[in-house]
Amino acid sequence: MSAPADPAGAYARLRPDSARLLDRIARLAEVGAIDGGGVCRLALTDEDKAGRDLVVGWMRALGLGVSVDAIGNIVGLRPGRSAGPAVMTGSHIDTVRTGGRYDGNLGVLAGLEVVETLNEAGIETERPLAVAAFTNEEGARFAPDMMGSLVYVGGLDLDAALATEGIDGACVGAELARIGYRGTAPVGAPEVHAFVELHVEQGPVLEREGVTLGAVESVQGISWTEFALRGVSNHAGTTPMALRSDAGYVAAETAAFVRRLARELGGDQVGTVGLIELGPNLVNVIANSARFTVDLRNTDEARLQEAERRLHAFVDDLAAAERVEVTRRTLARFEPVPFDPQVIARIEATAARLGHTIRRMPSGAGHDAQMLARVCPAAMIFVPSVGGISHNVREFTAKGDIAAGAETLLHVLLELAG
Ligand code: HGY
Ligand code: MN
Ligand code: MN
Repeated sequence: MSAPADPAGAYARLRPDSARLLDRIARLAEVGAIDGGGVCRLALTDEDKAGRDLVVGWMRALGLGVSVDAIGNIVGLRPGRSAGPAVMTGSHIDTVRTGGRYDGNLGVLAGLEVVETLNEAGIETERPLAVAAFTNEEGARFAPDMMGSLVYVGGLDLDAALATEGIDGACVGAELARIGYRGTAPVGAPEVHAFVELHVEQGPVLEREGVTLGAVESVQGISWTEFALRGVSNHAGTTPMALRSDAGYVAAETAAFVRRLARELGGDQVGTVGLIELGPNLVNVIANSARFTVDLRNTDEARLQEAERRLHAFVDDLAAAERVEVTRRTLARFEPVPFDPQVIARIEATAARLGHTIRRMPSGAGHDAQMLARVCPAAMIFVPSVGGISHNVREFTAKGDIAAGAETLLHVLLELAG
């Protein structure tokens, strides 16, 4: 992918309007706003619809051709001099229940800012430029995460995705129709020449090292399992300990085991039990049911498989000893994904040329870019998260860092689009 001719360096001085970008971030954050400056826009809820409507309105106002596909992915397309595969950027605007205003939103809105900057400069690119807002990246309501982009690249059957039931019993297909985003555009259109996503780091590395940008080299492996336990409810006072089949005890012991497992495996291994529901959930009744999730991640696939093997062995042994039945379901399973060396190098070189410090790093979180990497060269640009905080209303990124990230994104896309 060759760099474009740049007469008199006109492009070199091109900068996004970061105030305008921050204003869009603030306005989108008003949709589903929760106390503390955060956002709750779980996928396919009314809040997600309102956010989608706002972004589609901005896309149309920027002259983008807007398409919505059968899983609700929104793509704004800016024609280039030639037809053919588009250079794409974007991310997601759905959030977790206690979300921050930057996770995903920054990537979509920075893409719109790139378009507006090019429009104002009257620059026409050789290749088409696309900005995507993928459906249900978080996976918090409907598993797996990155659902929309996974369907987009053919990694998940559309009908299976549409049939997915959420943690609240809702169905993806019905919810898409209800909010008016069960689109008709063919899934996987437009074809993508290259994909670059701007995203907050959601971790402490860049801030700790005082580096402005991250050139993301890979995404670590993700393993989500839901366990459902069936024990025997009984009286908390009269039932001897040796006679109990306590589902709550097995769930709680497993949560503690996951922490020990991560510590014993060390390295990049992380483990989280983020959801536990007990039944009947009463102070004086031994729980006869438990539903909980285990999120295991590692940059190394073999070690992630080792972690999974030890987790399942632990649950099986403990449940057998407690005479508790176990059923389990894989909610998400993605191997580690390496990004494209050429795109990574281009991100690094562009940041350096623009005078921003940058370092290579893996991503601890999953992202839509890891799915686009299945069909085209892809990589990501990180900006620092203050305190390494994310999936928390206190998520924050300084405006200077947002400006640096958006400027780097602009020039990388401009180079890729020719
Ligand atoms: O879970 C993740 O890594 C992402 O936030 N969906
Ligand atoms: Mn995200
Ligand atoms: Mn997230």
